[in-house]
Amino acid sequence: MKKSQTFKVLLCLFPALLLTAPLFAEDGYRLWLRYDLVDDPARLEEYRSVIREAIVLGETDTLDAVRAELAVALPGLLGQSVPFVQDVVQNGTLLIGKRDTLFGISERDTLFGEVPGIEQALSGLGEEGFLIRPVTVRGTECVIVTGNSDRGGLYGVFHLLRLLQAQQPFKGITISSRPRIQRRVLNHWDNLDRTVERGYAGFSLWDWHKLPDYIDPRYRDYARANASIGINGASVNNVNANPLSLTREYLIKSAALANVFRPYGIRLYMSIKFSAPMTIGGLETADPLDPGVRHWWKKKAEEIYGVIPDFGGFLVKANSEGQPGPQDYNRSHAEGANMLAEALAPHGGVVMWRAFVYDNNVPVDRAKQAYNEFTPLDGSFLDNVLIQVKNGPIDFQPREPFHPLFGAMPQTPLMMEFQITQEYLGFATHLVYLGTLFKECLESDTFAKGPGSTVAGVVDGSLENHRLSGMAGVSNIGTDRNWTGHPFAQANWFAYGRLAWDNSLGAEEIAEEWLRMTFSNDVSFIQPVQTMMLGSREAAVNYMTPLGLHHLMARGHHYGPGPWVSGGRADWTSVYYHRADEEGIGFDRTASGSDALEQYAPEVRAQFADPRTISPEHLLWFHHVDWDFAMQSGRTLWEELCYRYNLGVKQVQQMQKTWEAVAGLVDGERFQQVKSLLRIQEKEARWWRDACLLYFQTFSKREIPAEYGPVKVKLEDLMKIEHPFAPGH
Ligand code: BDP
Repeated sequence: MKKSQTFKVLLCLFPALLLTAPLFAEDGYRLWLRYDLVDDPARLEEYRSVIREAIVLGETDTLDAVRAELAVALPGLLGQSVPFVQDVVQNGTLLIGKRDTLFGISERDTLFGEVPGIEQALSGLGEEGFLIRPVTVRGTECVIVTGNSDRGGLYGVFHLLRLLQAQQPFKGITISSRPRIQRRVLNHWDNLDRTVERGYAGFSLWDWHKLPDYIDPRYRDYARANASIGINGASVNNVNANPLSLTREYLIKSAALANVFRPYGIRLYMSIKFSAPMTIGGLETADPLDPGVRHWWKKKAEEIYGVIPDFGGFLVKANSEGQPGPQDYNRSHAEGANMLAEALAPHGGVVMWRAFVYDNNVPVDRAKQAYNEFTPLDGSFLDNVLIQVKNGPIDFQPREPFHPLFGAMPQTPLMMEFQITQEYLGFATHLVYLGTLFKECLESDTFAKGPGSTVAGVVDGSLENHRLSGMAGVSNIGTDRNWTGHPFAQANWFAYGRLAWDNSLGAEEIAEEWLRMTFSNDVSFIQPVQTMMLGSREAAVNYMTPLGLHHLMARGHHYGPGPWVSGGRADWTSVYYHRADEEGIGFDRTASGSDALEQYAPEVRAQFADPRTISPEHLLWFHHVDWDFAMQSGRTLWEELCYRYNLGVKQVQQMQKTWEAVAGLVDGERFQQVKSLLRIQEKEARWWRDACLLYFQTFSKREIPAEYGPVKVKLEDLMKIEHPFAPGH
């Protein structure tokens, strides 16, 4: 580091020291990067003894970002200054940098000479992996944080800071890690007017009007937060795309965002409108086989890379819910995707082509349509195309079985698309931790190549040895001060990033990490709150859509229950999915019904085929069963439905109690906010329960067991509720 720079960094250490906890309002802005003083004295002692000075070797934007992070984090965590120096003179030096700058592995001159074993340790880490390890340099004890690129150093530093924040052992440890998935992308469904489709945390972060000249400081904090959990891509605009995003004017605006993201290892991606060659290009067609159209996309790609050299690629929603696509010209999804892939290939870009397609005019169960459409195309996509598949076959419901495409397109890299924003899980008012939902899907066994062929293995490419792999998460981030609306919704952003990096992590450990970093390291806080988080998704399933029910929400905005929704486009109604009648309830997806079951491997079919042995969680997804059907619990189906809906409400009441009990262990600001939101959640859980049970009762004609108490509301009143201004619509 140059002398002047050392001075500058030292100067900024002083204010950083002042900015420790008490001066901050706990408004959630700092997310999990709070860097408050380590409050365990023994740990503090340990950390202070191993981190006294830091050397960040190299002059790149990424390493500057590392310096800036450490300059705030270390004084905050350790309560003392940690100067940046230029040479190792004492024990306790943190050495950060790309491996060939730190050590004598390349021909270049380096400061520190060879360290035995380092070459081997780094060989398996790829471009983004990192190594944290104690080393002795000229007789002094140091810790290195390194990787094969600067980004390795960046991720290593964030890992180190995570350990310190969670007050984990650090002295003497060696850790290496590399991401299992290459493209770890947030999908923002943000419109150019700053509204966010299915966004419940305010408006879009991207202030397109003021870009490129005004760079909101939040862009950088957004990038820091993403880098800290390994997210390396952001698709910045809605999949229902506005073609204007591809105009020169907006490309320059996007380029300004990309410049902020780049030091943090984040590439910018863009959703495109398939008809753009017509709407903004003035062509007469968007036919992917038309030479003029192909030329247009080629030129557009060149233009994009001219201003965003590391542009990630295109995300495409085509022939889906009214969006234009290749089928408008009788061309296949492969022909559409390959045209774009060809345009991007010379620049290293990829196409993320969504498999979220279904058509009301096709008389086939919606759950089957994507599979029917895409499996015949396996093997016909160019090798820079990924097919992006939602976790389940319908649409981000509280619980779905895994999408049958996973495991069914061995020659094509399939990306996972999770929804982090809680469109179907209570918006930003319900506390629903999605780590468990993500894991349930990733751990599902497709049996594509025998037992152990998990969805995780399909998505990370290991099952079929794919060169490309990816995971997308539909963002829940907006302009709310705390980014995600609900303080606990931050955990879903966090969990998504951590799992995209390492899908073997458990939902439990991620919740604990997040709690420690975001709230407190006090186990009497962590233990009950972690339990609350882990049970929260199941609670939501119970009060919204238990036993495999799905798509029962209100029409359009999707806020609240609407099991009675019927009329209009059938596959957007509730009655299409629950099929309740006097006999019973549920969607028969066995051979006697839509036979969606046949899209799964025989072993999976065997798990789901028999209503008597299927797990109750998926019963009504696959079977239409009588109201008196005998459940494994000993209850009838109707009784079980009543039981589960009531259980969901009780579980939320238990969450309220849990939260009350930790009152003294958390700051007043976030305590009150979560408490108020839980009150809304409890009210809405009752709303869901009452609406669904009263409505289904009109078919079952059975009493709601007296033990649950009288229902105090009337179905007809509930059916009249409207929310014309529900957010996110
Ligand atoms: C549905 C949303 C809709 C999205 C669509 C999609 O309701 O707003 O456009 O998904 O994923 O769940 O394209």
